[in-house]
Amino acid sequence: MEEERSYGDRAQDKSTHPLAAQLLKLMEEKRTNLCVSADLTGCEELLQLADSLGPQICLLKTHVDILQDFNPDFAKSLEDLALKHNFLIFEDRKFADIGNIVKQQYEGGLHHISSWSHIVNAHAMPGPGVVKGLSEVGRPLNRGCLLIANMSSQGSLATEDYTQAVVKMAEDHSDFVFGFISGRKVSDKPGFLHMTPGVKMQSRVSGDHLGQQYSDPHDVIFNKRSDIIIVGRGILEASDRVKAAAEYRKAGWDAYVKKLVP
Ligand code: BMP
Repeated sequence: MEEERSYGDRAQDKSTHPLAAQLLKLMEEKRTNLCVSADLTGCEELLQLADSLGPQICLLKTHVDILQDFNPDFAKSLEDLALKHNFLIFEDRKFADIGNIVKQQYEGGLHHISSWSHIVNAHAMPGPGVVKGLSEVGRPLNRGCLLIANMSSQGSLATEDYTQAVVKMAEDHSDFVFGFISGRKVSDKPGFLHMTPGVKMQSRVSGDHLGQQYSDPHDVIFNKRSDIIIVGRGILEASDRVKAAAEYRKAGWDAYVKKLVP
């Protein structure tokens, strides 16, 4: 197994996308590889969550299309909190259409995602046009994109060949794509970041009734060599969310430190 490089070291690599470098640097500084998946339906509750968990996270992931009261002021407040606590915003939009449409979905509509979200993601299924379309909007704004290499859900149709084709697409568009949503490390390029959803601490909880499948932070960061744990209900359903986030943060960071030891 090749030697693992630190987040801070990878931030310095010349091939690392500027947004990936910013993220790697803040992860090293804040000592966190925790992304909270803020899957809430009210703006106020989401902003309170961002403010209370902000010091512990490197990324806050949103699904703005489940918010019942989305408004432009919400996006501005979230950006302010990202600056205050030094985290990045990732809208989990999973774009999956032809370039001409994803461009408009990214820039316009109700949500104007490109104006406030540092990071978005896309399915590679439509072919390179999806990345080219998003890139026309995102690159001038210094945004970045992740490609979905595989999914945590049971019965996912992503085969190994599909995943390899996604890696190739990322390499071909590395001026905008800087990593993957993936259950495990799929590329050795130090500039590419791997983020893994489907993470829960209690190993007895193996999934939900709709096909979600869980692994624990140690398995994801140490065994599967991913970089960032994405945690939703493991934190959101806890009676004390701040305490739960601290536990996930520690578990994710400890697994990373253990991985660094040659
Ligand atoms: P939870 O930890 O509550 O199961 O939430 C997982 C989050 O990660 C959800 O927001 C979901 O959209 C996202 N996600 C996932 O679960 N699996 C994937 O393969 C890709 C995702 O974005």
